[in-house]
Amino acid sequence: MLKDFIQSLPKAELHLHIEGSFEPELMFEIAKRNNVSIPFNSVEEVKAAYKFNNLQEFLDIYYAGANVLIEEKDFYDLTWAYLAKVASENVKHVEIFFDPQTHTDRGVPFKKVITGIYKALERGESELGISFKLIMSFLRHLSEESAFKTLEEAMPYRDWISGVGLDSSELGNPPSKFERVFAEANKRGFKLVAHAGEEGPADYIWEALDLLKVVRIDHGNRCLDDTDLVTRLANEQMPLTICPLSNLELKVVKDLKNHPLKKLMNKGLLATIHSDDPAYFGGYMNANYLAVADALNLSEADLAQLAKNSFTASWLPDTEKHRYL
Ligand code: ES4
Ligand code: ZN
Repeated sequence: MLKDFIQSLPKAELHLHIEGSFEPELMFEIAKRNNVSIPFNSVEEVKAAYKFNNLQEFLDIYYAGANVLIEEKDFYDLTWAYLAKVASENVKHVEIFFDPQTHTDRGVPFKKVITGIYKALERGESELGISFKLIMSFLRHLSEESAFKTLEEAMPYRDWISGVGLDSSELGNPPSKFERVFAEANKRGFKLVAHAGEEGPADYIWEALDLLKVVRIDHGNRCLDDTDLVTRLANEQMPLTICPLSNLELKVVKDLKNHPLKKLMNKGLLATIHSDDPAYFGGYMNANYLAVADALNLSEADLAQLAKNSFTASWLPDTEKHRYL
C-alpha cells in the first residue's frame, strides 16, 4: 500500500508554521486555562469555520486562533503536541517557522514565545530523536521597521535561531519591502528563506532570489509562469517547499489533479513536500504525500525522491544528511 510506503519513508519537514499546528482540542484547553474566550462552542464548530477562498481568509482565522497563546507553557504544549504527532509519521528532522510578531504585537514577550518552543524542540530531540532548526518569520503585511525591531529582539536568542523567513499576506507585500532587513539578517549569519509565488507572481520569486538572497523558496508554485526562472531554479537546485493540501485549501489550485508538483519535478527542480498549517488544512506530512501521490499518480520512486529531496534541501550538516540520501 502506498500509505505504508509513505509512512516508512524517513522525512524532513521544512515548511511548517508552528502556530498552524494548533489543533482545536488544544485551543479549547489553553483558552480555558487562560480565561480567553473563543467564538466557537465546539471542536466541530471550529472545524466547520475552516473554509477558505484565499490566503487572507485563512490568515484572519489563523491569527485569531493564535490569540489564545499567552504563556511560555502554551508555546511549549503547542510545539510538543506537534512533535509527538510527527514522530508517529517517521519525520526525522524539522525546520519550523514561528511568527514572533503575531505574539509580541499583542503584548506577549518574545522570550516566552521562543523559550516555550525551544524547550519542546530540545525535548523532541532527546526523547523522540527528531533533530530541529528554528526559523523566525517576519510578517510581510507589517512594516520594515517592525521587522527590524523583531530582529533586535531575537538577538539574545541568536544561537537558537537558524534562519529568518517571510510569510503572511503576499499580494501587495513584495520581497523588496524587506531587502534591508534581510541584508542585516544575512550579516548576522542567519540563513534566509521567503514565501514567494504562492499567490504572488513569478516576479516575487526573482525578488526573493536577487534582493533577499534566499537559499530556499517557500511554495514557489508560480515559477512555472516564467521559463527563464524555471531554468535558474533548476540550475541552482534551489529548493521549493511545496505544500499540496495548503494549495488546495487556499485555492492556489482548484483540484490536486492540477497541482504543479509533477511538472516541477519533470523540469528538474528540487521540490519537497510539506504541511504548512496542518491543523487548518487537514493533514500532516503523510497526508500531504498521500493526497498528491493519489492525485498525480506518483510512483514509489517519485515519493522516495521527494523524501530524499527534503533532506537535501535541509540545513542538516552533510554528515547527517547522508544517512538519508
Ligand atoms: C501561511 Cl500558507 C501561508 N502563507 C503565507 N503565510 C503563512 N503563514 C502561515 N501560513
Ligand atoms: Zn507557509
